[in-house]
Amino acid sequence: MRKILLAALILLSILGLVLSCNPGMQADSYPMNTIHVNQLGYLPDGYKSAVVIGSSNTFTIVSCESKAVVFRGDLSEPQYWEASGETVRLADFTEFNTPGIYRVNVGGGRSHRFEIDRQVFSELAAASVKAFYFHRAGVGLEEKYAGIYSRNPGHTDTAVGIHASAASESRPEGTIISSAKGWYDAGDYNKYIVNSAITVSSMMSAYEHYPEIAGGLDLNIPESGDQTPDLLDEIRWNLEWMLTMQDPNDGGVYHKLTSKNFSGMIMPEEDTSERWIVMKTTPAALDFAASMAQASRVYKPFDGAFSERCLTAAFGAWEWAQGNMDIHYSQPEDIHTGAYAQPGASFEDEKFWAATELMITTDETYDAVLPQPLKVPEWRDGAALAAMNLLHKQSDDGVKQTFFTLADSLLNEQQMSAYDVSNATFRWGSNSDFLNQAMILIAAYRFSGNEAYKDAAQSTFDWVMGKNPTGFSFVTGFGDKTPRHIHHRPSEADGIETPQPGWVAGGPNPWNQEDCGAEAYTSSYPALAYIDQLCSYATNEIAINWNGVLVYVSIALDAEG
Ligand code: 9MR
Ligand code: 9MR
Repeated sequence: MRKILLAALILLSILGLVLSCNPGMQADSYPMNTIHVNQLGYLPDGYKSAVVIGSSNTFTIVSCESKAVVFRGDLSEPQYWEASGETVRLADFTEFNTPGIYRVNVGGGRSHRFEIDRQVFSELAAASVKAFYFHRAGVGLEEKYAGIYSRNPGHTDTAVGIHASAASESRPEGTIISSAKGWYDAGDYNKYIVNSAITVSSMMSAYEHYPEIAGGLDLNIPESGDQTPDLLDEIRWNLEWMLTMQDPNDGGVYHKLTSKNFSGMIMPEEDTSERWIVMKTTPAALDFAASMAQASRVYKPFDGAFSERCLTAAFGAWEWAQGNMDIHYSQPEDIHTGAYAQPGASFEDEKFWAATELMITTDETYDAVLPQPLKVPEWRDGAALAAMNLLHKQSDDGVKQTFFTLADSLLNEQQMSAYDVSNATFRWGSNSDFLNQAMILIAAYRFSGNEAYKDAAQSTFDWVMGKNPTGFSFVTGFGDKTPRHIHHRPSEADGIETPQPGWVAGGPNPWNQEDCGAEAYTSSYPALAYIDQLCSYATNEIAINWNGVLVYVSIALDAEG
Protein backbone atom coordinates (compact mmCIF):
# COMPACT_ATOMS: atom_id res chain seq x y z
CA MET A 1 0.00 0.00 0.00
CA ARG A 2 2.78 2.34 1.03
CA LYS A 3 4.56 1.59 -2.24
CA ILE A 4 1.48 2.32 -4.26
CA LEU A 5 1.03 5.59 -2.42
CA LEU A 6 4.61 6.51 -3.04
CA ALA A 7 4.33 5.65 -6.70
CA ALA A 8 1.14 7.70 -6.95
CA LEU A 9 2.89 10.59 -5.27
CA ILE A 10 5.82 10.41 -7.66
CA LEU A 11 3.45 10.20 -10.59
CA LEU A 12 1.52 13.20 -9.32
CA SER A 13 4.62 15.28 -8.89
CA ILE A 14 5.84 14.36 -12.37
CA LEU A 15 2.43 15.32 -13.68
CA GLY A 16 2.64 18.57 -11.76
CA LEU A 17 5.98 19.31 -13.31
CA VAL A 18 4.65 18.50 -16.73
CA LEU A 19 1.61 20.66 -16.14
CA SER A 20 3.63 23.62 -15.04
CA CYS A 21 6.46 23.32 -17.53
CA ASN A 22 5.25 21.44 -20.56
CA PRO A 23 4.99 23.94 -23.37
CA GLY A 24 2.12 22.07 -24.99
CA MET A 25 -0.21 22.45 -22.01
CA GLN A 26 -0.32 26.15 -21.76
CA ALA A 27 -2.89 27.32 -24.19
CA ASP A 28 -5.67 25.90 -22.03
CA SER A 29 -4.18 26.15 -18.61
CA TYR A 30 -3.83 29.89 -18.14
CA PRO A 31 -4.91 33.14 -19.73
CA MET A 32 -2.71 33.87 -22.72
CA ASN A 33 -1.49 37.19 -23.93
CA THR A 34 -1.23 38.94 -20.62
CA ILE A 35 2.40 38.35 -19.65
CA HIS A 36 5.12 38.46 -22.27
CA VAL A 37 8.64 37.17 -21.72
CA ASN A 38 11.64 36.20 -23.78
CA GLN A 39 10.58 32.56 -24.20
CA LEU A 40 14.15 31.36 -24.53
CA GLY A 41 15.25 33.20 -21.48
CA TYR A 42 17.77 35.52 -19.94
CA LEU A 43 21.44 35.66 -19.02
CA PRO A 44 22.07 35.40 -15.24
CA ASP A 45 23.96 38.70 -15.16
CA GLY A 46 21.84 40.37 -17.81
CA TYR A 47 18.84 42.67 -17.83
CA LYS A 48 15.53 40.84 -17.39
CA SER A 49 12.08 42.22 -17.95
CA ALA A 50 8.60 41.04 -18.82
CA VAL A 51 5.67 43.04 -20.15
CA VAL A 52 2.43 42.62 -18.21
CA ILE A 53 -1.15 43.62 -18.93
CA GLY A 54 -3.52 43.88 -15.97
CA SER A 55 -4.32 45.67 -12.78
CA SER A 56 -2.01 43.92 -10.30
CA ASN A 57 0.84 45.88 -8.81
CA THR A 58 3.14 42.98 -8.04
CA PHE A 59 4.56 39.90 -9.71
CA THR A 60 6.38 36.76 -8.69
CA ILE A 61 8.89 34.47 -10.36
CA VAL A 62 8.01 30.83 -9.83
CA SER A 63 10.34 27.93 -10.35
CA CYS A 64 9.04 25.31 -12.77
CA GLU A 65 11.01 22.65 -10.94
CA SER A 66 10.16 23.30 -7.28
CA LYS A 67 7.09 25.47 -7.90
CA ALA A 68 8.40 27.73 -5.18
CA VAL A 69 8.16 31.50 -5.44
CA VAL A 70 11.77 32.52 -5.89
CA PHE A 71 11.37 36.26 -6.40
CA ARG A 72 8.80 38.98 -5.73
CA GLY A 73 8.73 42.38 -7.32
CA ASP A 74 6.64 45.46 -7.99
CA LEU A 75 5.34 46.21 -11.44
CA SER A 76 6.11 49.59 -12.95
CA GLU A 77 3.48 52.28 -13.42
CA PRO A 78 1.08 51.48 -16.27
CA GLN A 79 1.95 53.05 -19.59
CA TYR A 80 0.00 53.15 -22.85
CA TRP A 81 1.69 51.88 -26.02
CA GLU A 82 0.36 53.34 -29.21
CA ALA A 83 1.70 50.57 -31.42
CA SER A 84 -0.46 47.91 -29.75
CA GLY A 85 -3.16 49.98 -28.10
CA GLU A 86 -2.37 48.33 -24.77
CA THR A 87 -1.66 49.72 -21.33
CA VAL A 88 1.17 47.70 -19.89
CA ARG A 89 3.52 47.45 -16.92
CA LEU A 90 7.04 46.13 -16.73
CA ALA A 91 8.25 43.39 -14.42
CA ASP A 92 11.95 43.96 -13.86
CA PHE A 93 13.65 40.94 -12.30
CA THR A 94 17.23 41.72 -13.27
CA GLU A 95 18.27 41.17 -9.67
CA PHE A 96 17.19 37.54 -9.76
CA ASN A 97 20.04 35.56 -11.27
CA THR A 98 19.77 31.93 -10.23
CA PRO A 99 19.91 29.54 -13.19
CA GLY A 100 16.78 27.46 -13.71
CA ILE A 101 13.45 27.30 -15.49
CA TYR A 102 10.75 29.74 -14.43
CA ARG A 103 7.56 31.57 -15.17
CA VAL A 104 6.42 35.07 -14.29
CA ASN A 105 3.14 34.97 -12.35
CA VAL A 106 0.78 37.91 -11.99
CA GLY A 107 -2.57 37.51 -10.26
CA GLY A 108 -4.01 34.30 -11.73
CA GLY A 109 -1.97 34.45 -14.89
CA ARG A 110 1.40 33.07 -15.77
CA SER A 111 3.83 33.55 -18.58
CA HIS A 112 5.41 31.09 -20.92
CA ARG A 113 8.32 29.38 -19.25
CA PHE A 114 11.82 30.67 -19.75
CA GLU A 115 15.29 29.77 -18.64
CA ILE A 116 18.00 31.68 -16.83
CA ASP A 117 21.35 30.36 -17.91
CA ARG A 118 24.70 31.52 -19.25
CA GLN A 119 24.20 29.47 -22.40
CA VAL A 120 20.60 30.27 -23.00
CA PHE A 121 21.37 31.68 -26.49
CA SER A 122 24.02 29.17 -27.60
CA GLU A 123 21.72 26.83 -29.47
CA LEU A 124 19.95 29.71 -31.11
CA ALA A 125 23.26 31.11 -32.36
CA ALA A 126 24.13 27.81 -34.03
CA ALA A 127 20.62 27.21 -35.42
CA SER A 128 20.39 30.69 -36.90
CA VAL A 129 23.49 29.90 -38.97
CA LYS A 130 22.50 26.31 -39.71
CA ALA A 131 19.34 27.66 -41.36
CA PHE A 132 21.58 29.01 -44.15
CA TYR A 133 22.82 25.51 -44.87
CA PHE A 134 19.20 24.50 -45.54
CA HIS A 135 19.12 27.30 -48.11
CA ARG A 136 22.07 26.24 -50.20
CA ALA A 137 21.26 26.35 -53.89
CA GLY A 138 22.74 23.83 -56.28
CA VAL A 139 23.32 21.01 -53.88
CA GLY A 140 21.37 18.28 -52.14
CA LEU A 141 21.17 18.22 -48.36
CA GLU A 142 22.33 14.92 -46.94
CA GLU A 143 20.49 13.40 -44.04
CA LYS A 144 23.58 13.30 -41.84
CA TYR A 145 23.68 17.11 -41.95
CA ALA A 146 20.07 18.05 -42.59
CA GLY A 147 18.24 15.33 -40.68
CA ILE A 148 14.55 15.27 -41.58
CA TYR A 149 15.10 18.33 -43.81
CA SER A 150 17.36 16.44 -46.22
CA ARG A 151 16.38 17.04 -49.85
CA ASN A 152 17.49 16.69 -53.43
CA PRO A 153 19.50 19.40 -55.17
CA GLY A 154 17.76 22.17 -57.06
CA HIS A 155 18.75 25.25 -59.03
CA THR A 156 22.25 24.20 -60.08
CA ASP A 157 22.43 27.51 -62.00
CA THR A 158 25.36 26.27 -64.07
CA ALA A 159 23.68 27.55 -67.24
CA VAL A 160 21.73 30.75 -66.75
CA GLY A 161 20.91 33.33 -69.39
CA ILE A 162 22.02 36.93 -69.61
CA HIS A 163 18.74 38.87 -69.71
CA ALA A 164 18.28 41.69 -72.23
CA SER A 165 18.58 44.21 -69.38
CA ALA A 166 22.05 42.86 -68.57
CA ALA A 167 23.35 42.50 -72.12
CA SER A 168 26.71 44.01 -73.04
CA GLU A 169 28.99 43.76 -76.04
CA SER A 170 31.02 40.95 -74.54
CA ARG A 171 27.91 39.23 -73.13
CA PRO A 172 24.99 39.73 -75.49
CA GLU A 173 21.43 38.81 -74.53
CA GLY A 174 21.05 35.06 -74.15
CA THR A 175 24.71 34.42 -73.35
CA ILE A 176 24.86 31.44 -71.01
CA ILE A 177 27.03 31.70 -67.91
CA SER A 178 27.46 29.63 -64.77
CA SER A 179 26.35 31.26 -61.53
CA ALA A 180 26.20 28.34 -59.13
CA LYS A 181 25.90 28.04 -55.34
CA GLY A 182 24.56 30.84 -53.14
CA TRP A 183 21.62 30.84 -50.74
CA TYR A 184 17.95 31.20 -51.64
CA ASP A 185 16.92 34.67 -50.59
CA ALA A 186 13.83 33.95 -48.55
CA GLY A 187 10.58 32.09 -49.04
CA ASP A 188 11.44 32.32 -52.76
CA TYR A 189 14.24 30.63 -54.69
CA ASN A 190 15.89 33.66 -56.27
CA LYS A 191 19.29 35.14 -55.46
CA TYR A 192 19.74 38.89 -55.05
CA ILE A 193 23.10 40.65 -54.67
CA VAL A 194 22.01 43.62 -52.55
CA ASN A 195 20.36 41.40 -49.97
CA SER A 196 23.16 38.85 -50.07
CA ALA A 197 25.72 41.55 -49.34
CA ILE A 198 24.13 42.88 -46.16
CA THR A 199 23.58 39.29 -45.03
CA VAL A 200 27.14 38.05 -45.42
CA SER A 201 28.46 41.30 -43.97
CA SER A 202 26.33 41.04 -40.82
CA MET A 203 27.56 37.49 -40.38
CA MET A 204 31.23 38.27 -41.07
CA SER A 205 30.97 41.16 -38.60
CA ALA A 206 29.76 38.70 -35.96
CA TYR A 207 32.88 36.69 -36.66
CA GLU A 208 35.17 39.72 -36.49
CA HIS A 209 33.66 41.07 -33.27
CA TYR A 210 33.17 37.76 -31.47
CA PRO A 211 35.76 35.42 -32.99
CA GLU A 212 35.68 32.95 -30.13
CA ILE A 213 31.97 32.27 -30.05
CA ALA A 214 31.41 32.74 -33.79
CA GLY A 215 34.50 30.79 -34.75
CA GLY A 216 33.62 27.97 -32.37
CA LEU A 217 30.12 27.25 -33.70
CA ASP A 218 29.78 23.58 -34.54
CA LEU A 219 27.26 23.38 -37.35
CA ASN A 220 27.47 19.82 -38.63
CA ILE A 221 27.78 20.90 -42.26
CA PRO A 222 29.80 19.09 -44.95
CA GLU A 223 32.83 21.34 -44.35
CA SER A 224 32.83 20.82 -40.56
CA GLY A 225 36.20 19.56 -39.41
CA ASP A 226 38.25 21.46 -41.99
CA GLN A 227 40.66 24.20 -40.92
CA THR A 228 38.14 27.02 -41.38
CA PRO A 229 35.45 27.92 -38.81
CA ASP A 230 32.05 26.46 -39.79
CA LEU A 231 30.49 29.91 -39.84
CA LEU A 232 32.97 31.08 -42.48
CA ASP A 233 32.51 27.88 -44.47
CA GLU A 234 28.78 28.51 -44.60
CA ILE A 235 29.20 32.17 -45.59
CA ARG A 236 31.63 31.17 -48.32
CA TRP A 237 28.90 29.19 -50.06
CA ASN A 238 27.21 32.48 -50.80
CA LEU A 239 30.37 34.50 -51.45
CA GLU A 240 31.33 32.09 -54.19
CA TRP A 241 28.02 32.68 -55.90
CA MET A 242 28.35 36.44 -55.45
CA LEU A 243 31.71 36.37 -57.24
CA THR A 244 30.02 34.87 -60.32
CA MET A 245 27.69 37.88 -60.45
CA GLN A 246 30.52 40.23 -61.43
CA ASP A 247 31.06 40.81 -65.13
CA PRO A 248 34.77 40.07 -65.60
CA ASN A 249 34.83 42.44 -68.58
CA ASP A 250 34.10 45.65 -66.69
CA GLY A 251 33.79 44.91 -62.96
CA GLY A 252 30.06 45.73 -62.86
CA VAL A 253 27.81 43.53 -60.75
CA TYR A 254 24.41 42.17 -61.74
CA HIS A 255 21.50 42.88 -59.41
CA LYS A 256 19.92 39.44 -59.31
CA LEU A 257 19.65 35.90 -60.61
CA THR A 258 16.01 34.96 -60.93
CA SER A 259 13.23 33.08 -62.64
CA LYS A 260 10.80 35.35 -64.47
CA ASN A 261 8.01 34.66 -61.96
CA PHE A 262 7.88 33.40 -58.40
CA SER A 263 7.55 29.61 -58.47
CA GLY A 264 4.70 27.76 -56.81
CA MET A 265 5.02 26.32 -53.33
CA ILE A 266 7.28 23.49 -54.52
CA MET A 267 10.59 21.90 -53.54
CA PRO A 268 13.81 23.24 -55.11
CA GLU A 269 14.25 20.25 -57.41
CA GLU A 270 10.75 20.75 -58.83
CA ASP A 271 11.39 24.33 -59.85
CA THR A 272 12.92 23.87 -63.28
CA SER A 273 11.98 27.27 -64.68
CA GLU A 274 14.61 29.18 -66.69
CA ARG A 275 16.83 31.44 -64.64
CA TRP A 276 18.12 34.84 -65.74
CA ILE A 277 20.82 37.31 -64.78
CA VAL A 278 19.24 40.76 -64.61
CA MET A 279 20.87 44.21 -65.05
CA LYS A 280 23.88 45.76 -63.36
CA THR A 281 23.15 48.43 -60.76
CA THR A 282 25.07 50.86 -58.58
CA PRO A 283 23.93 49.38 -55.25
CA ALA A 284 24.79 45.87 -56.44
CA ALA A 285 28.33 47.00 -57.30
CA LEU A 286 28.92 48.98 -54.10
CA ASP A 287 27.35 46.48 -51.70
CA PHE A 288 29.31 43.72 -53.41
CA ALA A 289 32.51 45.77 -53.08
CA ALA A 290 31.86 46.27 -49.36
CA SER A 291 31.26 42.57 -48.69
CA MET A 292 34.19 41.42 -50.80
CA ALA A 293 36.54 43.89 -49.12
CA GLN A 294 35.47 42.54 -45.74
CA ALA A 295 35.71 38.93 -46.95
CA SER A 296 39.23 39.59 -48.12
CA ARG A 297 40.44 40.32 -44.59
CA VAL A 298 38.23 37.75 -42.86
CA TYR A 299 39.34 34.81 -45.02
CA LYS A 300 42.98 35.83 -45.28
CA PRO A 301 44.26 33.59 -42.45
CA PHE A 302 42.45 30.58 -43.94
CA ASP A 303 42.88 30.94 -47.69
CA GLY A 304 45.23 33.57 -49.10
CA ALA A 305 44.25 32.98 -52.71
CA PHE A 306 40.54 33.37 -51.96
CA SER A 307 41.30 36.51 -49.98
CA GLU A 308 43.14 37.99 -52.98
CA ARG A 309 40.30 37.05 -55.29
CA CYS A 310 37.81 38.84 -53.06
CA LEU A 311 39.93 41.99 -52.91
CA THR A 312 40.41 42.12 -56.68
CA ALA A 313 36.65 41.67 -57.09
CA ALA A 314 36.00 44.48 -54.59
CA PHE A 315 38.31 46.89 -56.45
CA GLY A 316 36.73 45.99 -59.79
CA ALA A 317 33.23 46.73 -58.53
CA TRP A 318 34.33 49.92 -56.76
CA GLU A 319 35.99 51.21 -59.93
CA TRP A 320 32.92 50.42 -62.01
CA ALA A 321 30.70 52.28 -59.56
CA GLN A 322 32.83 55.42 -59.72
CA GLY A 323 31.71 55.92 -63.30
CA ASN A 324 28.17 54.61 -62.67
CA MET A 325 26.90 56.20 -59.48
CA ASP A 326 23.22 56.48 -60.37
CA ILE A 327 22.07 53.23 -61.92
CA HIS A 328 18.91 52.22 -60.12
CA TYR A 329 17.27 48.84 -60.42
CA SER A 330 14.36 49.00 -62.77
CA GLN A 331 12.29 45.85 -63.06
CA PRO A 332 12.13 44.65 -66.69
CA GLU A 333 8.63 44.02 -68.00
CA ASP A 334 9.00 40.26 -68.17
CA ILE A 335 10.48 39.86 -64.66
CA HIS A 336 8.14 39.72 -61.67
CA THR A 337 10.25 38.71 -58.67
CA GLY A 338 11.71 40.79 -55.82
CA ALA A 339 13.17 44.17 -56.78
CA TYR A 340 15.31 45.36 -53.89
CA ALA A 341 14.99 48.76 -55.52
CA GLN A 342 15.34 52.15 -53.87
CA PRO A 343 13.44 54.60 -56.03
CA GLY A 344 14.67 58.14 -55.57
CA ALA A 345 17.48 57.20 -53.18
CA SER A 346 21.06 58.39 -53.52
CA PHE A 347 23.74 55.75 -53.22
CA GLU A 348 26.06 57.78 -51.00
CA ASP A 349 25.46 55.43 -48.08
CA GLU A 350 26.40 52.41 -50.23
CA LYS A 351 29.50 54.32 -51.30
CA PHE A 352 30.44 55.02 -47.70
CA TRP A 353 29.97 51.35 -46.84
CA ALA A 354 32.23 50.17 -49.68
CA ALA A 355 34.86 52.86 -49.13
CA THR A 356 35.01 52.12 -45.41
CA GLU A 357 35.36 48.37 -45.81
CA LEU A 358 38.07 48.90 -48.44
CA MET A 359 39.83 51.25 -46.05
CA ILE A 360 39.64 48.84 -43.10
CA THR A 361 41.11 46.10 -45.26
CA THR A 362 43.81 48.04 -47.11
CA ASP A 363 44.62 50.94 -44.74
CA GLU A 364 44.22 53.30 -47.66
CA THR A 365 41.55 55.96 -47.91
CA TYR A 366 38.74 55.98 -50.47
CA ASP A 367 36.61 58.93 -51.28
CA ALA A 368 33.21 58.86 -49.51
CA VAL A 369 31.13 60.99 -47.16
CA LEU A 370 29.90 59.81 -43.76
CA PRO A 371 26.06 59.87 -43.96
CA GLN A 372 24.36 62.21 -41.48
CA PRO A 373 22.50 60.92 -39.65
CA LEU A 374 23.47 57.25 -39.73
CA LYS A 375 20.50 54.91 -39.95
CA VAL A 376 19.86 51.50 -38.48
CA PRO A 377 21.23 48.95 -41.00
CA GLU A 378 18.89 47.23 -43.44
CA TRP A 379 19.21 45.89 -46.96
CA ARG A 380 18.95 49.45 -48.23
CA ASP A 381 21.70 50.83 -46.04
CA GLY A 382 24.94 49.32 -44.78
CA ALA A 383 26.55 52.58 -43.63
CA ALA A 384 26.09 52.03 -39.89
CA LEU A 385 27.50 48.52 -40.23
CA ALA A 386 30.57 50.05 -41.85
CA ALA A 387 30.85 52.64 -39.08
CA MET A 388 30.61 49.85 -36.52
CA ASN A 389 33.35 47.85 -38.24
CA LEU A 390 35.56 50.91 -38.48
CA LEU A 391 35.17 51.70 -34.78
CA HIS A 392 35.94 48.08 -34.00
CA LYS A 393 39.30 48.57 -35.66
CA GLN A 394 40.28 52.12 -34.74
CA SER A 395 38.97 55.23 -33.05
CA ASP A 396 37.63 58.01 -35.22
CA ASP A 397 35.99 60.96 -33.49
CA GLY A 398 33.68 61.95 -36.33
CA VAL A 399 32.41 58.45 -36.95
CA LYS A 400 32.11 57.80 -33.23
CA GLN A 401 30.00 60.86 -32.63
CA THR A 402 27.66 60.05 -35.48
CA PHE A 403 27.42 56.42 -34.43
CA PHE A 404 26.53 57.38 -30.86
CA THR A 405 23.90 59.84 -32.05
CA LEU A 406 22.18 56.83 -33.58
CA ALA A 407 22.75 54.58 -30.56
CA ASP A 408 21.52 57.27 -28.16
CA SER A 409 18.31 57.78 -30.08
CA LEU A 410 17.66 54.03 -29.80
CA LEU A 411 18.52 54.00 -26.11
CA ASN A 412 16.24 56.94 -25.51
CA GLU A 413 13.38 55.23 -27.33
CA GLN A 414 13.84 52.06 -25.28
CA GLN A 415 13.92 53.97 -22.00
CA MET A 416 10.68 55.78 -22.87
CA SER A 417 8.98 52.74 -24.38
CA ALA A 418 6.04 51.09 -22.65
CA TYR A 419 7.16 47.80 -24.20
CA ASP A 420 10.79 48.39 -23.23
CA VAL A 421 12.07 48.29 -26.82
CA SER A 422 14.00 50.66 -29.07
CA ASN A 423 11.60 50.24 -31.99
CA ALA A 424 8.27 52.00 -32.39
CA THR A 425 7.41 51.67 -36.08
CA PHE A 426 6.40 48.64 -38.08
CA ARG A 427 7.02 47.68 -41.67
CA TRP A 428 7.98 44.64 -43.76
CA GLY A 429 10.58 42.65 -41.83
CA SER A 430 10.01 44.58 -38.58
CA ASN A 431 11.70 41.86 -36.55
CA SER A 432 14.91 42.62 -38.39
CA ASP A 433 14.58 46.27 -37.39
CA PHE A 434 14.49 45.18 -33.75
CA LEU A 435 17.52 42.96 -34.37
CA ASN A 436 19.53 45.58 -36.23
CA GLN A 437 18.79 48.06 -33.47
CA ALA A 438 19.94 45.52 -30.90
CA MET A 439 23.15 45.08 -32.90
CA ILE A 440 23.85 48.84 -32.88
CA LEU A 441 23.12 49.01 -29.14
CA ILE A 442 25.42 46.10 -28.35
CA ALA A 443 28.19 47.75 -30.35
CA ALA A 444 27.61 51.01 -28.47
CA TYR A 445 28.03 49.06 -25.25
CA ARG A 446 31.28 47.52 -26.47
CA PHE A 447 32.66 50.89 -27.55
CA SER A 448 31.64 52.72 -24.34
CA GLY A 449 31.32 50.14 -21.57
CA ASN A 450 27.99 51.75 -20.66
CA GLU A 451 25.69 48.90 -19.61
CA ALA A 452 22.53 50.83 -20.41
CA TYR A 453 23.16 50.07 -24.09
CA LYS A 454 23.55 46.39 -23.37
CA ASP A 455 20.30 46.31 -21.38
CA ALA A 456 18.49 48.09 -24.19
CA ALA A 457 19.89 45.60 -26.69
CA GLN A 458 18.79 42.65 -24.58
CA SER A 459 15.32 44.07 -24.06
CA THR A 460 14.89 44.85 -27.74
CA PHE A 461 16.04 41.35 -28.63
CA ASP A 462 13.49 39.97 -26.11
CA TRP A 463 10.80 41.34 -28.40
CA VAL A 464 11.76 38.92 -31.14
CA MET A 465 11.80 35.99 -28.72
CA GLY A 466 8.35 36.59 -27.27
CA LYS A 467 8.21 39.83 -25.27
CA ASN A 468 5.68 41.23 -27.70
CA PRO A 469 1.88 41.50 -27.85
CA THR A 470 1.41 38.64 -30.35
CA GLY A 471 2.76 36.13 -27.83
CA PHE A 472 4.94 34.54 -30.51
CA SER A 473 8.60 33.86 -30.20
CA PHE A 474 9.31 34.63 -33.85
CA VAL A 475 12.18 32.19 -34.48
CA THR A 476 11.01 28.80 -35.73
CA GLY A 477 11.57 26.11 -33.13
CA PHE A 478 12.87 28.47 -30.40
CA GLY A 479 10.37 29.25 -27.65
CA ASP A 480 7.05 27.79 -26.48
CA LYS A 481 4.93 29.37 -29.17
CA THR A 482 6.71 29.74 -32.50
CA PRO A 483 5.59 30.19 -36.13
CA ARG A 484 4.36 26.99 -37.78
CA HIS A 485 3.31 28.26 -41.19
CA ILE A 486 6.08 30.52 -42.46
CA HIS A 487 5.89 31.72 -46.07
CA HIS A 488 8.71 29.46 -47.15
CA ARG A 489 8.53 27.16 -50.14
CA PRO A 490 10.53 24.20 -48.78
CA SER A 491 8.82 24.25 -45.38
CA GLU A 492 5.46 24.21 -47.13
CA ALA A 493 6.34 21.62 -49.79
CA ASP A 494 8.44 19.12 -47.83
CA GLY A 495 5.49 17.41 -46.16
CA ILE A 496 7.09 17.82 -42.74
CA GLU A 497 4.88 19.44 -40.16
CA THR A 498 7.48 21.53 -38.39
CA PRO A 499 9.19 24.24 -40.43
CA GLN A 500 12.98 24.32 -40.74
CA PRO A 501 14.29 25.59 -37.39
CA GLY A 502 16.28 28.75 -36.79
CA TRP A 503 14.46 31.16 -39.15
CA VAL A 504 13.11 34.47 -37.90
CA ALA A 505 9.75 35.44 -39.39
CA GLY A 506 9.36 38.95 -40.80
CA GLY A 507 7.00 40.00 -38.00
CA PRO A 508 4.20 42.53 -37.55
CA ASN A 509 3.68 44.73 -40.61
CA PRO A 510 0.50 46.75 -41.08
CA TRP A 511 1.19 47.29 -44.81
CA ASN A 512 0.59 44.97 -47.76
CA GLN A 513 -2.33 43.15 -46.18
CA GLU A 514 -3.56 41.97 -49.56
CA ASP A 515 -1.51 38.77 -49.15
CA CYS A 516 -4.16 36.95 -47.08
CA GLY A 517 -6.88 39.56 -47.38
CA ALA A 518 -7.26 42.40 -44.85
CA GLU A 519 -9.90 40.46 -42.91
CA ALA A 520 -7.31 37.81 -42.02
CA TYR A 521 -5.53 40.40 -39.86
CA THR A 522 -7.54 40.64 -36.70
CA SER A 523 -6.07 43.84 -35.28
CA SER A 524 -5.61 47.26 -36.75
CA TYR A 525 -2.70 48.00 -34.43
CA PRO A 526 0.70 47.91 -36.19
CA ALA A 527 2.41 45.78 -33.53
CA LEU A 528 -0.36 43.21 -33.76
CA ALA A 529 -0.43 43.00 -37.56
CA TYR A 530 1.01 39.50 -37.69
CA ILE A 531 -0.54 36.17 -38.62
CA ASP A 532 1.07 32.75 -38.62
CA GLN A 533 -0.29 31.82 -42.02
CA LEU A 534 1.40 30.57 -45.15
CA CYS A 535 -0.21 33.23 -47.32
CA SER A 536 1.16 36.07 -45.21
CA TYR A 537 4.35 36.91 -47.07
CA ALA A 538 4.18 40.43 -45.68
CA THR A 539 4.46 39.22 -42.06
CA ASN A 540 5.45 35.56 -42.05
CA GLU A 541 8.13 35.13 -44.70
CA ILE A 542 11.72 34.49 -43.68
CA ALA A 543 14.75 36.06 -45.37
CA ILE A 544 18.52 35.73 -45.26
CA ASN A 545 19.13 39.35 -44.29
CA TRP A 546 16.79 39.05 -41.33
CA ASN A 547 18.55 35.88 -40.23
CA GLY A 548 21.98 37.41 -40.83
CA VAL A 549 21.40 39.92 -38.06
CA LEU A 550 19.78 37.28 -35.84
CA VAL A 551 23.12 35.49 -36.19
CA TYR A 552 24.94 38.64 -35.09
CA VAL A 553 22.77 39.37 -32.07
CA SER A 554 22.52 35.81 -30.79
CA ILE A 555 26.28 35.38 -31.05
CA ALA A 556 26.87 38.71 -29.31
CA LEU A 557 24.51 37.89 -26.45
CA ASP A 558 25.91 34.40 -26.18
CA ALA A 559 29.32 36.00 -25.80
CA GLU A 560 27.95 38.23 -23.02
CA GLY A 561 26.90 35.12 -21.12
O1 9MR B 1 6.34 34.14 -52.56
C1 9MR B 1 6.65 35.49 -52.85
C2 9MR B 1 7.50 36.08 -51.76
O2 9MR B 1 8.74 35.40 -51.70
C3 9MR B 1 7.66 37.58 -51.96
O3 9MR B 1 8.32 38.19 -50.86
C4 9MR B 1 6.31 38.24 -52.14
C5 9MR B 1 6.41 39.73 -52.39
O4 9MR B 1 7.15 40.02 -53.51
O5 9MR B 1 5.63 37.63 -53.21
C6 9MR B 1 5.38 36.26 -53.02
O6 9MR B 1 4.76 35.76 -54.15
C7 9MR B 1 3.39 36.05 -54.27
C8 9MR B 1 3.16 37.05 -55.40
O7 9MR B 1 3.79 38.26 -55.14
C9 9MR B 1 1.68 37.22 -55.64
N1 9MR B 1 1.02 35.96 -55.86
C10 9MR B 1 1.20 35.01 -54.74
C11 9MR B 1 2.66 34.75 -54.55
C12 9MR B 1 2.97 33.70 -53.46
O8 9MR B 1 1.96 33.35 -52.66
O1 9MR C 1 12.66 42.82 -47.41
C1 9MR C 1 11.98 43.40 -48.49
C2 9MR C 1 11.09 44.50 -47.98
O2 9MR C 1 11.86 45.54 -47.42
C3 9MR C 1 10.20 45.03 -49.10
O3 9MR C 1 9.27 45.94 -48.55
C4 9MR C 1 9.48 43.87 -49.76
C5 9MR C 1 8.59 44.28 -50.91
O4 9MR C 1 9.32 44.83 -51.94
O5 9MR C 1 10.42 42.94 -50.26
C6 9MR C 1 11.20 42.35 -49.25
O6 9MR C 1 12.10 41.46 -49.83
C7 9MR C 1 11.59 40.29 -50.43
C8 9MR C 1 12.23 40.18 -51.80
O7 9MR C 1 11.78 41.21 -52.63
C9 9MR C 1 11.97 38.83 -52.46
N1 9MR C 1 12.31 37.76 -51.58
C10 9MR C 1 11.63 37.81 -50.32
C11 9MR C 1 11.99 39.07 -49.59
C12 9MR C 1 11.39 39.09 -48.19
O8 9MR C 1 10.02 39.21 -48.20
